[in-house]
Amino acid sequence: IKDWNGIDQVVVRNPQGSSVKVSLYGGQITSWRNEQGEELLFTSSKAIFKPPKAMRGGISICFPQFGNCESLQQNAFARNRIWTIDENPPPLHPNDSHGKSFIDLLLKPSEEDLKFWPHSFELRLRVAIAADGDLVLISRVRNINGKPFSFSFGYHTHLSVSDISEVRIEGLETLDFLDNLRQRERFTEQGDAITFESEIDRVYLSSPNVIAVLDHERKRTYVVRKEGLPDVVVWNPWEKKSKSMTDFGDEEYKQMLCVDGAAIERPITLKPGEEWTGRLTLSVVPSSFCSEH
Ligand code: TA6
Repeated sequence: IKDWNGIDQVVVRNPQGSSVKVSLYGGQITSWRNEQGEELLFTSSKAIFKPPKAMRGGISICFPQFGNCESLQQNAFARNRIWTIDENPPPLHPNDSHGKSFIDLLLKPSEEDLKFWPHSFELRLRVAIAADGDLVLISRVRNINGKPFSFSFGYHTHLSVSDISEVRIEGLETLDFLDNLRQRERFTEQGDAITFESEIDRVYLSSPNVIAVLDHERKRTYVVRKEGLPDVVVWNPWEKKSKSMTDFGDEEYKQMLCVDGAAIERPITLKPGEEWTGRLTLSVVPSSFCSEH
């Protein structure tokens, strides 16, 4: 199907009826629905599908840089490029238990890209919807360069929540974090679960591989499982910042929370021929499930 800018989007559905939609613009995930057809990702009503920026919502693929501390543009360029579909994806790895409902997208640098990031790579994004409705994203970066290169990476994930003040994150307590609102200074999380009452933009470091986002009002929990992605960015622009963003509604901060599996603090270095894998699995479970297990 075409999005409103004429760029192809692909819908992958499992036999049970859950689905994921991915745009060839940026390899961005623009929708994830459960069997009942309910949308689980946030997309702004003011989102714009147009280069040079990523669409405000869903899940954007941030590579070769996540954040804005270096020379590349914030969250870098993979999410602003047109990707291609791999019609002959490699066979499933024995550990890839996501089933047959998937698509592989590919990104290679253009001549233009190589001028400001002179490293040849292949980025393969597998987008899968498992039999139980889990969304599985597997990114593989391969160095096809003569020299080593380093990068950071993030799945910039906009979760749809009922009301931000009813939400808490479990799994990040006692961790160190870099505070993007205070020149990336390093602090240690003191409290219990993380709750929200003002703007937040933090990189939690060396986090566990499973964290939970509990939505008290909807009585459901997003479970975020990740591999190869030690860090987690937590972002909500809150009231004032929302008003300054042209592609975001003034009140929409209440209905979304970004929880991004990422590799930021320690960049990944690949030698020629080497490959890195970063895997993210998102599930939604009733909240009672989490307290029982
Ligand atoms: O959630 C990651 C993050 O990069 C935050 O640090 C914050 O700056 C936000 O996303 C906005 O990024 P964007 O480039 O999508 O406008």
